[in-house]
Amino acid sequence: MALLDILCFPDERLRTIAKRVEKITSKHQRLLDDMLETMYAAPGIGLAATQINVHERIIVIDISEDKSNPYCLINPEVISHSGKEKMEEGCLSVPETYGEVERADSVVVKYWDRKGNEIRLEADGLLAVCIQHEIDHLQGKLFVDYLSKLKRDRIRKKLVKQQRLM
Ligand code: GNR
Ligand code: NI
Repeated sequence: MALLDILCFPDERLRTIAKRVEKITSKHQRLLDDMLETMYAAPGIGLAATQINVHERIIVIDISEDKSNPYCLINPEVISHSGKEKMEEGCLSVPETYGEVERADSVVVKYWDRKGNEIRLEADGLLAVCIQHEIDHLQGKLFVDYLSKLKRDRIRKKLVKQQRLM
C-alpha cells in the first residue's frame, strides 16, 4: 500500500470534474486501498479521488472512531435528499480551516461497492454530510465555495502563503 499526496486549495486540479468508472479493475482495488490508507493516516473521515489527482468517481469514507467501518463508493449519485442541517466542516485539501456549511440532513445515495455490487444507502448526520462533501469534490467543488468571497479569499491568501513556506 502507499500514502498518496493530497492536493491543496487553491490548486486548480481540485476543480477537475471526475469521470464515471466504466469497469472496476485491479488498478481500482489498489487505488481504494491506497486511498483508505491515506485517509486514515491524514487523519480524515473521507477522501475523494479528486484530492489525490485521480479524476474518476471514487470515494472512501469511514466515520467510525476505530477505522472499523470503511465505505468505498464508486460512481456515487444522490438519488434523493431531505431536510437541512448546518455543520462545521473541514477538508484535507483546505488544511487547518473550518467553516459552517448547510446541506441536506439526510440523503439516499446509490453506488457500486468495491466488488461492483449496486448499493442503495440511506444516510443521515455526519455520514450524510461527508457523502455530500465528497461528491462535491468529484464535481470540482470545495466547502469553501459555500462561504463568502471575503472568507474564501482570506483562506486562499493564508494557504498560498503557507505553501510558499513549504
Ligand atoms: O476529515 C474530514 N472531516 C470532515 C468534517 C466535517 C465535514 C466533512 C469532513 S470531510 C474531511 C475529509 C475530506 O476532506 N474529505 O474530502
Ligand atoms: Ni474534502
